[in-house]
Amino acid sequence: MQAEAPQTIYLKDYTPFGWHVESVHLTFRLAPHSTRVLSKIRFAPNPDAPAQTFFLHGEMLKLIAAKIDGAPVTPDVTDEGLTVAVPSGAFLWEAEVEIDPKGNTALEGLYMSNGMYCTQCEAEGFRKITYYPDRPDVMSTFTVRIEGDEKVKLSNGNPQAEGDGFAEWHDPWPKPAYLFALVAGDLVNHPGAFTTMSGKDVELNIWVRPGDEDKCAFGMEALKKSMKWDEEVYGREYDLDIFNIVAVDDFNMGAMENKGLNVFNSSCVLASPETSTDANFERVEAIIAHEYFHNWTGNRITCRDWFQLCLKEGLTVFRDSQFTSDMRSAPVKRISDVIDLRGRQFPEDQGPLSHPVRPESFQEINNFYTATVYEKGAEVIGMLKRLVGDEAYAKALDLYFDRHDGQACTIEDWLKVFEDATGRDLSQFKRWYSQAGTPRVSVSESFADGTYSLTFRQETTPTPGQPEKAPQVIPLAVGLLNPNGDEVLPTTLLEFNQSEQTFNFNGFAAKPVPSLLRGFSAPVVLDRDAGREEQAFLLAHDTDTFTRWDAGRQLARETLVDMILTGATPDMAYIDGLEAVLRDETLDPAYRALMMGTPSQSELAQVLADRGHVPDPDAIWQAAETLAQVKAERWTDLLPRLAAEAEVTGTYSPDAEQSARRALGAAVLSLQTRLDGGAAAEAQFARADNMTLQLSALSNLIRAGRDEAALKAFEDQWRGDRLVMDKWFGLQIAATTPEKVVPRTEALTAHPAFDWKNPNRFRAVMGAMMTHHAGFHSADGAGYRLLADWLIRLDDVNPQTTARMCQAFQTWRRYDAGRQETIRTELERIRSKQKLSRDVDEMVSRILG
Ligand code: 0A1
Ligand code: ZN
Repeated sequence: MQAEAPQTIYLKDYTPFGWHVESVHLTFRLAPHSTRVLSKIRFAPNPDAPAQTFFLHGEMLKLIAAKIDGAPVTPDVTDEGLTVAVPSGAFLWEAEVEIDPKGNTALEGLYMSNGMYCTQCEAEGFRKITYYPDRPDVMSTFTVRIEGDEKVKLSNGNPQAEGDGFAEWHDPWPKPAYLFALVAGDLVNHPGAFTTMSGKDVELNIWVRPGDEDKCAFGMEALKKSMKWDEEVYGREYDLDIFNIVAVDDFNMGAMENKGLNVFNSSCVLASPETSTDANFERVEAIIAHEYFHNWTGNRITCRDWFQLCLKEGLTVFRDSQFTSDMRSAPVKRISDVIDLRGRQFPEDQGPLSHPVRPESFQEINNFYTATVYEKGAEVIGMLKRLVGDEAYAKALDLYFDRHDGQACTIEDWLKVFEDATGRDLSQFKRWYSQAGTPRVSVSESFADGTYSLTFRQETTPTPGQPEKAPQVIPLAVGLLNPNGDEVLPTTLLEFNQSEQTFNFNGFAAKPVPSLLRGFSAPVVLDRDAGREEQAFLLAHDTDTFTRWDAGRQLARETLVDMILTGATPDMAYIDGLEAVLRDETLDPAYRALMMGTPSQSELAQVLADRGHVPDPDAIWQAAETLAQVKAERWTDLLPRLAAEAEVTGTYSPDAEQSARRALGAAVLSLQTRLDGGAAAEAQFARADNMTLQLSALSNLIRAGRDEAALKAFEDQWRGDRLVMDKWFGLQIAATTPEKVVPRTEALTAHPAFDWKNPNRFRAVMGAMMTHHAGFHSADGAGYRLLADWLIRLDDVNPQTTARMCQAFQTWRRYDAGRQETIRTELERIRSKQKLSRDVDEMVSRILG
């Protein structure tokens, strides 16, 4: 229960701050429980702003003293900030405050992690460091002095001076406070260097706790590749003498793009073959790129207000996906992104938490770092690029950087750049930013006199606060195939922008087969009930790697739905069609591994709900099991062939080629385990010399119920490595059978190493439970209760992470009355907690609707 009704903030209420900040000087006197922060801030009236009271944000601060132009003042202080009378012209504000980094468990502002000081200021953490206009449109240069005994003391910008017990930094680039960072501790560095395209030398460092030095080399290479790529592809050069990355164990998110001083969750930067999987390596490379790319898309050009978050995040995710596609396999990256979008963003967009890519109101901005803002935001940019073409996209981006460098911008600014560069009217396209929900596109076809016609209809169901939806501009990439499998229309872009629209294609002797939504050209649900024959045909013949994969996926989905609803046996047309693809050795092993996957159980639950059925998690689990078993039994001669192809010789490398083989190997092992009860997995576990093989072996041993010795051995081997132990905690839950999920989770929370205040460990355990569909949704409600118990406990310590994990309940209305009732009770129980955070209150209230 919130003490006071939380305040809602609206996009339409934006007003500029009444003053410019000309410069900021900060001095930090570090002490774990009583750090002093001295600020000297020069303010000058902003002639473009309406008259207003001078207000500075400030939370959890003890104000020691304040002065204006050297004279002591006594401001009016509340829990949220202060007001004070100020001169009509420019003035110098000085304040001294005391803060408690060690007592800061929320990990926002200045806090401590393993004895090291670090900060997290996005979105509104700077106000927990000192009094300030903590809003992204207030930009200033910062000079920072850090006083303390720590060996390493870092802040943004370039080093300016260093001496006994102090270090000074100056950042010449004006920035909003959310990009401020400070790190101090006894850290060691992995050094590197980069020469920019104009010949400037940049010092690079990855700073870690002693003992982690050997896990930095991969991250350093990724950083250099990112710097080079941004020069080559976007013409963007780095702009300081030094670029520092720091690894922190306690961090709410993945990483943070603070100017010149990126702070990373250690799980997103540290990597070594023994301790990291191929997927971890790829993620490290992508996140390093993402944070680095923010230097231009986010830092040099920032957001006017937090409603514009997608301006930096959508664009930066889009850029990091382009980077990964260039570094690795583009088709595999695209398919993985779509799996992720359908798995995380679609449920969000189709449930009670649905919001536009640019939200129009919020209570707690931390709740809007979502898959919609990030991943759908990136899809919107991909659509824009497709619509205007690659050349015009490049031209528009050059214009964006030219026109808006040093500014805090809006989505209107962004779209105007495209309009000016291309002459296009993007007013309808803008609905992608304002309209929430996933459009559903249905298709019908006709063929007469050599003309083939496709008629599309679009519909978006109402979302919270948006009962009516208008048609959107949907770029549909389509191709057509002859009945013999030849492509007769290469990929063509249709601009589908009305509720219903027909497109004609002439000159065909026979009715062609359509390949629709190639490359997943728009984030929509395509409803096409074309029958399995057509899907099997596309699985065999489509030239587009995405739609070919998706045809297999749809066949898998349809057979699973049949099995769930009618108890049917698996469709052999699917299994045999898939087998033909798997036998094609010209196809990338990673692509074939993706082909072997099936829709997640949660996705199947959504499909059933969409078709008017109440999903039964146990039946879904059972169908998935049966399908895998049938594949395994059918493919007894195929599996050893694939296993041989998946063999990697030579030294481990996390590159695309080797990881592809291991991905195929893992898919094969999971079927093989169904035939041999875990013998092959046990052998692999015994000989594994890298984490990818060790973990896939362990996962199968867990699944086969043959895990006692392996889990013990793994724990003995890795008890000293916190990131590997996160895997150990999570996998025992994620890979087990439904009935063991809750008891195991409960047992693991009693494990001495279950440090629940560490977000990585908490997520490893609770995140694994909530994503095990059949386990979490066990009919007795034990999963719901256990999660709610822990969320109630964590809220006092870390509201941000607690609020994010409430998402586990967002799909509650899909399920039967009994489950709905239990979930509602648990959500109400959370909501009635004493001193509930604003973060969790907002999430639970939205989920309950
Ligand atoms: N801007 C970072 C992500 C980030 C967002 C919020 C945080 O705390 C509330 C921390 C990090 C990124 O996109 O990588
Ligand atoms: Zn980002």
